[in-house]
Amino acid sequence: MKNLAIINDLSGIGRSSLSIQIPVAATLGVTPCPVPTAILSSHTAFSDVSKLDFTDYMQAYFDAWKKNNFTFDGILIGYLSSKKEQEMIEQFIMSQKLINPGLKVILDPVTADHGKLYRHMTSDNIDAMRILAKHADLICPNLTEAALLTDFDYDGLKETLDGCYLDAAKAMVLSTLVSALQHITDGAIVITGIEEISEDGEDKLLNVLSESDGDLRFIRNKRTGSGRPGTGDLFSSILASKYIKGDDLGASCQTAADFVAEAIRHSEDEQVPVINGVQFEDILHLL
Ligand code: PXL
Repeated sequence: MKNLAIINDLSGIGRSSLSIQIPVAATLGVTPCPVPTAILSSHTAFSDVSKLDFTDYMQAYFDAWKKNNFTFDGILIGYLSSKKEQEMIEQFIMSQKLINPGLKVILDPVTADHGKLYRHMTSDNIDAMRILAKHADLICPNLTEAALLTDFDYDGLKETLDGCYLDAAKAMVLSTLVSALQHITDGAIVITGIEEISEDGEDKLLNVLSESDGDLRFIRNKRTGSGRPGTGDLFSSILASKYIKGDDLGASCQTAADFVAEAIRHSEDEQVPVINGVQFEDILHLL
């Protein structure tokens, strides 16, 4: 089985990060090897949150892995607590690449959504993600994160996209954003979860994939409910698990998008409060 190091936070309530990514990777036949970046009582959309920053423990964790000669096929990176974590992760990536030149690094630059930074996040977190993007084979920001990484104005970008009804017009706007992202990464790019209203009034979620050929591929699903926390974590863990197994990236994006849509629909059916994220546990067999 392939080993995937998953560098992300552990949040007790609300279904995000490691609590999603460990079971998803395991379901997809990949061994999840978690590296906690923080331990939180819940994700940060809840009103009261207790957070333990894991920065001071991370180096010993990586050192012990190194002494045991543990090796990985992939590294999936999400929520970080500090700039120092970014530096340690960079070292970890470089030492793993020396052992396994085929290592795949997948970066989900978890920092923001719907035009706003998450609680505890600052521009330093964006800078850290820009640095890690240099090492990534694949990055999967949402539209807010893509705008922050490239210094685009999110509100202007969203308004322009909302005003484009033809895919050709949308592609022109998004290719400018993708070109800007290509200044910070040589990897493939997936911009995830763009909410759109189609001409026929049917709400959709759009994911945009750019591989090395430079073409943009649009992957769409019907929107099955309102946006929920953790959907990015779900998407990135499906994508990363399939990618390190060698699956086609376009097909993997489609699988991830379909599963996210199904998990949102299921959460609506089960009347799960939006803040509790997506109820994915009892539909993992669909993967
Ligand atoms: O799902 C992204 C995420 C990850 N980790 C923590 C969060 C969030 C989003 O709110 O708060 C701790």
